[in-house]
Amino acid sequence: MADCCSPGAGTRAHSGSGKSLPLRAIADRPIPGTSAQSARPSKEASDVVIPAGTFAMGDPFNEGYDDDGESPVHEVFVAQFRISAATVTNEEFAEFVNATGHRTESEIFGTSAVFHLAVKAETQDILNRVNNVPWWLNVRGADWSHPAGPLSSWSEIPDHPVTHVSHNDALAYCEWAGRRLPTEAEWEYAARGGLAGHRYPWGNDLHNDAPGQDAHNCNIWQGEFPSRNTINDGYLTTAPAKSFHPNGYGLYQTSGNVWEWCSDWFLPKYYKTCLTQGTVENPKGPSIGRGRVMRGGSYLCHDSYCNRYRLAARSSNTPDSASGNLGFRTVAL
Ligand SMILES: [Ca+2]
Ligand SMILES: [Ca+2]
Repeated sequence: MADCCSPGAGTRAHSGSGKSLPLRAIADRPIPGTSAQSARPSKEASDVVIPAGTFAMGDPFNEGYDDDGESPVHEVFVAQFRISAATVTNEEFAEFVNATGHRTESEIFGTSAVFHLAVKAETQDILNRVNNVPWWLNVRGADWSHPAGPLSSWSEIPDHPVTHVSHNDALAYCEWAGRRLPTEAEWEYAARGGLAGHRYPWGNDLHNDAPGQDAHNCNIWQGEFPSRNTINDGYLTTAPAKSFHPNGYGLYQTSGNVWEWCSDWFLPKYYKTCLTQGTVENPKGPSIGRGRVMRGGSYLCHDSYCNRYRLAARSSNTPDSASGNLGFRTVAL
């Protein structure tokens, strides 16, 4: 599916004719790089501990998109877990690729979606604009190691979030690292940082008005989307994974910067139909859905267009999809 900030299902899998490759063919393929050739050094030092607790999950302000299913608010208990303070960086992903030889799905398909103002590619490598979301360009040779296209390199931004990684790629990384993706409930609980019922990880107001404080709390869009970004927050596309103030639990960028894959399947009616009886314990999502959950919004979010940088906001994409504004963080087993 295409929403405001993501280029839609299988975008990178589009052929030149604009038709998607059959998703089953993709889903049935073994995930490369999962045969544990080399164990990853422990990254526990960058984890934060999230204490067990109960929280109100969902949108208490009724300001989400109906189709996303952010309501009703429901009580969820989450057992203690450890989650990475920041999303996986390009440098960390390079370590995984070097150890395993993993080829991402963007590399296998040969293209990925890059935001139009960020492209670094020869004209002949810019294949087409994505249907309904024309600010996304399918760029030949765009992948995690060439995040803006063939004329860019991950090594220019090693501490930025890895992008152009599909859900399948994220799972391959997790298997190698001895980690897993967060559930959607774990993600929201950790992202809230211990603040109950707030809109953002830092409170309810988007900007800091206090004199002497940086006005910006996160990396989203300022200006007129999608043509003019004033870059008041400092970033047109990704910011380093550890930038802006962390939340109360020590997590960085749970609002904005890059969308983050969760382990759950996405069904908009899940809260309404499945989580209605008392406190739900450690929900893991529906057994099937139209895509995998993505959370937190990205550098493309803007009030005028997409307010999904709120803590309760939900979106999804098919497991083979990838783009320049989608990454992931991991949880200890
Ligand atoms: Ca920005
Ligand atoms: Ca994020």
